[in-house]
Amino acid sequence: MTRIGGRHTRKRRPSTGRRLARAALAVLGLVLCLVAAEDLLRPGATAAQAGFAEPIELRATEGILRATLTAAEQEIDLDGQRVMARVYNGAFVGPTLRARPGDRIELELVNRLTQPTNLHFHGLHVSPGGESDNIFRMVNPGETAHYVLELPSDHPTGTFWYHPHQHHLALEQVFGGMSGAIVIDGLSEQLPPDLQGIDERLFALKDFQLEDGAIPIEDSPGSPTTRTINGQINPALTIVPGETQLWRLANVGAELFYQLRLDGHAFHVVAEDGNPVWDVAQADALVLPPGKRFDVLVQGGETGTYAVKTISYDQGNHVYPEVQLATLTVAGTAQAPAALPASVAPDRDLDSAPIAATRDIFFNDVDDDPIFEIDGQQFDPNRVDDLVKLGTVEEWTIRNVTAEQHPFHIHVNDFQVVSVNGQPYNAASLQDVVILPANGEVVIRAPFMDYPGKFVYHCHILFHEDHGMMAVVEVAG
Ligand SMILES: [Cu+2]
Repeated sequence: MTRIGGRHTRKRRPSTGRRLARAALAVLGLVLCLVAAEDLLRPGATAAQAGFAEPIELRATEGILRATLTAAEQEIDLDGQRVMARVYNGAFVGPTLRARPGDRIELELVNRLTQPTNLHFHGLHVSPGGESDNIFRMVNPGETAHYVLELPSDHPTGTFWYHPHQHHLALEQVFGGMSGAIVIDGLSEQLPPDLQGIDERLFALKDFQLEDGAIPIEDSPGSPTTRTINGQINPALTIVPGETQLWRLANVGAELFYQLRLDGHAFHVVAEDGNPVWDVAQADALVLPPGKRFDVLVQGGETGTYAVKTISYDQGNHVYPEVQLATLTVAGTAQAPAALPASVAPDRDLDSAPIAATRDIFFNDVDDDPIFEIDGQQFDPNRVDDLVKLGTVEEWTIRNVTAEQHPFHIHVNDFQVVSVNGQPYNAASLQDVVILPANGEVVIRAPFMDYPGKFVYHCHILFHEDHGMMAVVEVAG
């Protein structure tokens, strides 16, 4: 095990006995989850169209989730085709990890790729150091790395995701298929009693392109691509008129933006980026740049068939076309619709927080070269770009001096958007991804109350991240 960056702590290798015990547990876990998966696959609505299916779920028991993620380049089944992909555990969308606030997640990452990899736990509020959400670690080919995440007991509930964060290889690996969802359970318990225990659906959004039967190293965002939900093309799902379902929408792809709509229905946003909201908003369409998540309530409308689709979206460099992603059939005996909540969590906004420091940051590119920068510099893991005092709230003005949108993402600590292009923004929760408008600016407030250490912020278009649009924050006491 080696690490890049300023820390050179050696990873302790577990004893052979412990490794064998872990392997046995992993095999047992896999068998159990394969059995459980039979129950989790939802049958199809029509013979012609595949029924909506979700990735295998791995759930914590007695406060601990132990799982193995094996990264490999291998042939997989992708909506009925055999394709070469780079994936976790042989699936185009990796297993969904489910745990509760206060739980511990212990993962073995087995690297069977021919290149280094590592893991990032996008949106989780956990330590960025050691064996936790430490993207400065590098797991070499043939190595197995142990990851331990201690979720705080007050961790927000909602939808998160995991993916590699190996610099220069993030695009290749995520685009190859290496990503999956994390659900921190408890959100539905924060809903009114009538809505507790409602059916949930995970929509892990990811696209693929093929060259000679293989997913290429790099995508081409302007080229035709196949968008999937949970690796399925236009699956069918059902809802009863008046029934309320919790849909977990997550863009776990490498580069593309989605603008989601459900014809004839509205989305009622109950969590954004895994943060339950203090104001539930109704939206006809939701924009999900790479990395973005919304947990929404959907109520079945009139009997009929409706398209779940991404509608055309102009990112500044690419105009993404409209594509149907799934088909919702509303059928069955109508239910009286439950009253929807106005709020899901207490207001924790940072409007009146004392601001310890302000920063001005700009995202820039360099003419036609594939060079992307922050503050005129490409990423350097050995440089600290922003030194932050532990226990403080800072206000950052982030300017985008390019002609295309960049989704800003920061690890470990979520932020509140204060304004966009000078217009006050009425935040309903904290968030961990925000679109920087082309030639525009966003002001955020970020609390750095715990977890000293180093982590990064970056553009979540992975080509831009891999080509330098990333910077290092160090939080110190
Ligand atoms: Cu970017």
